[in-house]
Amino acid sequence: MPKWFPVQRFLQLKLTVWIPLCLITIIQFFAAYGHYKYEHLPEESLNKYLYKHVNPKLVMKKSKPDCKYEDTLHSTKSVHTWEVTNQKLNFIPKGIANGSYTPEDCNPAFSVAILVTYRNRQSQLDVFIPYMHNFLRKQNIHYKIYVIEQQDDKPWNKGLLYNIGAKQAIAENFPCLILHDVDLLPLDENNLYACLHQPRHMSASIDKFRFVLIYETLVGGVLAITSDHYKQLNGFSNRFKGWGGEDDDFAGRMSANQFVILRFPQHMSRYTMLLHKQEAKNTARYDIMTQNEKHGAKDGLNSVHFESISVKPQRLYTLIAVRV
Ligand code: NGS
Repeated sequence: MPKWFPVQRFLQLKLTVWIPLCLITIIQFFAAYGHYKYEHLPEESLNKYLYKHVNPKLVMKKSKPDCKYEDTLHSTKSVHTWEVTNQKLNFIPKGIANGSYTPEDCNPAFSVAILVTYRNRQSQLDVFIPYMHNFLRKQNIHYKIYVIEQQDDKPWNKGLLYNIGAKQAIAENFPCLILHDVDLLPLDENNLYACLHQPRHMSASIDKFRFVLIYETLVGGVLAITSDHYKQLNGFSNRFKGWGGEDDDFAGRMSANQFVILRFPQHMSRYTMLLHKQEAKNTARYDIMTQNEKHGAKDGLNSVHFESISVKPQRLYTLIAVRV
């Protein structure tokens, strides 16, 4: 043993030091295990799963070449959690109108509606919107950001807000929907914002969860699904009032329809979560899930009710203001 290694002192460490050290090692082991464990598509064949559809209303120019996606899919650029600071300062909203952007030099293969459900988180929205435009404009996709805001003090109804946003995006002919939490920011440039032929859970690896997928059927956070599939599932249940469960219920609808949840590899699926306090949990969420399982997807897109709604196009996003 080299002289500089303090064996004696190491062995004399007290239990109060040993126990936390062992616990940290065990936690690290399980974290790393989960980290590599989730099932994902092979990186080399992602291309064949891509759902290449554009909004039929989008004007394609014969003079322009088709957009290419290899550079995005093979990009090795990522930002670190700590680099995601106030990007608003160096954001120039060039080429964006009503929250929508179309690549200038080529014809895109994807049109994507990004649906962000929202209430009372102005500071997060102020970071999210410029960050996402900066991120998405590099990807050569046609996209539009919708913010669906619940403008009342009634319990939060995320499922209903997604249904309202989906109806609007579908009415505007978007073939692909990306359901997006306002507190999640993608870190990897190779995380192409596109639908696949099956629903795609995009936020598989979040810093808050030490970049581990917390359970296999999780579809909350960021989810890409084709408009046709969303309609087929009758969207989300409108019955979840308060935090939690609506996404697990949606996963149940997917599995009842034999859909498969697909994911990109971990190094293409990392997100940072902006801090916020935990919302009030819906204590009835497990009961509603059990009832919905029994009765099937009866409520959803076909039973959207609200008190009032207005659609207000703004430069950086289209605001859908709802009172439920
Ligand atoms: C589960 C919730 C989901 C939620 C997920 C992650 O426990 O709705 O945690 O939440 N399911 C139920 O409560 C039944 S997160 O910590 O990311 O906000 O999406």
